Formats: sequence, structure tokens, C-alpha cells
Amino acid sequence: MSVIENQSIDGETDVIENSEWAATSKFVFTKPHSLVDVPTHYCPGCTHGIIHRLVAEALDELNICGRTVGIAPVGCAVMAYDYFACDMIEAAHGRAPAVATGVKRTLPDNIVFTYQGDGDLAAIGTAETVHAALRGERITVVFVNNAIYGMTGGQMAPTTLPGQVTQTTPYGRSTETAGFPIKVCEMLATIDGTYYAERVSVDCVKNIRAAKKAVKKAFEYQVRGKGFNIVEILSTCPTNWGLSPQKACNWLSDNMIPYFPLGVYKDKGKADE
Ligand SMILES: Cc1ncc(C[n+]2csc(CCOP(=O)(O)OP(=O)(O)O)c2C)c(N)n1
Ligand SMILES: [Mg+2]
Repeated sequence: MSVIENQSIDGETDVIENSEWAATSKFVFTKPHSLVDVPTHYCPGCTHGIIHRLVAEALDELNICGRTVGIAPVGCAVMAYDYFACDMIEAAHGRAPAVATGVKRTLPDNIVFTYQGDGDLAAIGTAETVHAALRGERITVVFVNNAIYGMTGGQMAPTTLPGQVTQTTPYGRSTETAGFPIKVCEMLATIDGTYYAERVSVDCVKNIRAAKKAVKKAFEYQVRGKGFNIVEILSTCPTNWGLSPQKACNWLSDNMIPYFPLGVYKDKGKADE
């Protein structure tokens, strides 16, 4: 008989016995220490949970949770302060990069990150984002692009795709009247103060693994005193897209990735190496 141990953050160990999976697997699944051991409020299939885990794994692996300050947005991730085990501050809608600037400049040895949706970062907070990049603030920005305003019930976001149906574009987004989606990484890559900008996705395991690397890199650069660092993560919103979690992942792969190509848009670290 095989057993598998699943260590939780309070140190207690659950032992799962006799399962077929346990008999064949040596993989030990644990929750990152940088996540508080509580259930989240996110909808079933929402990829905010995956992204929280990627951030927490990066904090664990770099051993920086104890000196990290996260800035929570207004949006579905508004309660991120309940989930990350580091210090957290809640910012007004779109103002996370401004709050992060203040914290980083006051406490330069701390690691500071913002966690923001597309409405927060690329609509009401566009100016804060652009100017934090122009100033080359040594912060890490985790930008969750789900092409919609999730928290408020599914209105059009600046990243809503042409033709995409939302609560406020019932016939699909018309570029005639609503303009074009904003490509944040492409735009920020043109800014001299941007140190690192990469777009990744969490629609499948392969892309989640690549996303993890990018998130970790965006924190590693800050540990080395470099910034401005942004990782844009293409994400799903099954509830407001009106799709099952799996179909939402497929919709992301088929529609979002072609419009928002994945890749590294700027990496000054490559030149510094
Ligand atoms: C000053 C202000 N304006 C508008 C709102 C309403 N509001 C709350 S969340 C949100 C957008 C959230 O969308 P996004 O940032 O994409 O995050 P998501 O919920 O999709 O993760 C808006 C417009 C607000 N709370 N405060
Ligand atoms: Mg959104």
C-alpha cells in the first residue's frame, strides 16, 4: 500500500491511503506558504485562483514573502488581501501603481507588486500604469486580462475583443463606436522605463508553466533592483463569458491569443546578463 502526504501550511499532514493515484504517484501537492489556507470567493473555473498560486509559488521560491507588500485592485481580485500571506494594501480603483510607487520609494528593500485586472489597469488606471513605467518604478505588475469587467457583471473592458458580446455590447464590440482593444505589453514596451514586459496565458498546462516562469522572473528582476516589470496574463471569466470553465479556456486559446500574441515584448535583463 502506498501513501501520499499532503502538507498544509499549518504543518499538519493529511495522509491519503489506498488511492490508485497515490499508489502510482510520488507527487506531493501542497499549498504555497505565501497563500493563506482559506477558500477563495472566485467563481468555479475562474483563473484568478491559478494566478494567485503562481504569484505565491514565486514568493515562496524566492523566499521573499516576509518582505513583500502586495497592492490589491478594485475588481474580482479586490479581496486578494485575504488570500496572500504577505502584507497587502487595498488601493482605489486603478491607483495600485501609484500606491506601489509610494511603498517602494519609502521601503526600497521591500518587494512590491500590484495585482490588477484589465478594467483596473487599462481603463481607469491607464495613466498610473503608463507613468509608473515611464518613471521606471522598481515594482512588479501582475496584470490579469480577462477581456471583461468581471466584478461588476460583465461590461465591456478596454481589452474586450472586436465582436465580443458583453453586457454593454450586446451585438458584439463595434470598433466603429467603441474603438479597438488596448495592447498593454506592446504599448509599455515602447517606454524607456519598462525593464521587462511579457504576455503569457493560463489556458492550458503548457502555458501555465510558461506563465509561472514569467511571474517569477518579474519578481527576480525586482529582487535585483530592476523595474518596471509587468506580466500580462490572459485569463478567463467563465461566468460573464457565459461558458463552462473548459469552453472558456478554449475561447481564450482560439480568440484571445491570436489578438494578444504571447511572448516577451521587452527584456532589458537579457542585455544586462
Ligand atoms: C472609482 C470607481 N469606478 C468604478 C467602479 C466600479 N468597478 C468596480 S470593479 C470594476 C472593473 C473590474 O474589472 P477588472 O479590473 O477587469 O477586474 P475583473 O473583475 O475582471 O478581475 C469597476 C468598473 C469602482 N469600484 N470605483
Ligand atoms: Mg477584467
